[in-house]
Amino acid sequence: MSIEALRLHSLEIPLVRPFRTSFGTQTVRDVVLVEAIDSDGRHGWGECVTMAWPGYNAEYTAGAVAVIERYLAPIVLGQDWDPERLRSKLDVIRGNELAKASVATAVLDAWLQSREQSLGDYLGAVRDHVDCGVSVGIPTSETIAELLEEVGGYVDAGYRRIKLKIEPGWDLEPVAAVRELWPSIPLQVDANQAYTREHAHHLARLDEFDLLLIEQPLGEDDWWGHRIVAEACATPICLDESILSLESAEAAIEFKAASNINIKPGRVGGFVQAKEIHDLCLSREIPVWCGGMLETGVGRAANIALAALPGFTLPGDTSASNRYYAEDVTKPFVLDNGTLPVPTGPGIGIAPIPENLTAMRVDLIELMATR
Ligand code: SMG
Ligand code: MG
Repeated sequence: MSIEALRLHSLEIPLVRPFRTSFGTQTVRDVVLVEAIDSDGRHGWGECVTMAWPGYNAEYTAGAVAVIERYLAPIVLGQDWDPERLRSKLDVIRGNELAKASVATAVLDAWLQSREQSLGDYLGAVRDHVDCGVSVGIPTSETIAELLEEVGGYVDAGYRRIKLKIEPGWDLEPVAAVRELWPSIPLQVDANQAYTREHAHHLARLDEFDLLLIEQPLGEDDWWGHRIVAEACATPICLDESILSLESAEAAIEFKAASNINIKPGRVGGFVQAKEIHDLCLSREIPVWCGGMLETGVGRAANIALAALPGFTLPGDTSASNRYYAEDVTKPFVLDNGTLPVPTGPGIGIAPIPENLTAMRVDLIELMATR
């Protein structure tokens, strides 16, 4: 089965509420879904998890589309691939992991369908449901009351852990308020790089709230700073943005810059790489969890398969579709006692609903193999 066409579907999907982090506020998800069509007529899907602007990852959506069109599609089209060979081939392009992951996943989905194997089975899933956490933005009103109202909704929905976004000026007080109302809920925070090394002792004041972890307090390349923060805090430090490869995961562990890791398949170039990082962490007894990028059902389905691997011992940002979307492009993932089911169908086990895809689509680019 060779890949005959790649279609890039650009969608705009409104969020149910604004999502504010230390680096910006989103109200709409601009997302590109990659569809790979093989010579037997199978359709594989992958989600490009870039944001519309390069304020979080260096990659951004329009740039990723250009990279796919100019560099990745010419590599992929007209050829037959297995996941490992495709991964090494795409590695000739530097960086651009989010773009590469989207194409690699679409091809992987079609390849798995041809073998009638699910992604979970291929990766080595050991669970049929995964525990779900939810990421809670900084309220646009910047009031504790709004935060508690939002967290209360998620606790009532059954989420198994809460993650609060923090930044300087929005940290001790909101965390204290949530901890006071829910003394035993698993709770963690994510700073998205908003602090500096000088904040190490300030961050240590979070120790009293019995958090699971503090995620990415400092800049993504500040390994030494993360080590300083890790030594100052009793709460485990987790890295997200810093982990771009197997090698950076190993550096984080050996350097004691982090004691657990958020794995996002997009950030590391795809599921083959994500599994390698998982395997390394499992062998070093470093707990991992699956991050989120406000995925539609396409990216969510694949993330849930990954989160079913044995080393994913902490609940991930694998929330239900309605956390972000009133209507998803796929059949929605609905929370079941704080968990989501691992898809069992061939490949990623899900595909966009054609009418939803058309209704949400703002652009379509079709790239064909040339003979
Ligand atoms: O999918 O629930 C989700 C998003 C979870 O907080 C989340 N992701 O740094 O972990 C993170 C952020 C990155 C995306 S914010 C634009
Ligand atoms: Mg994060």
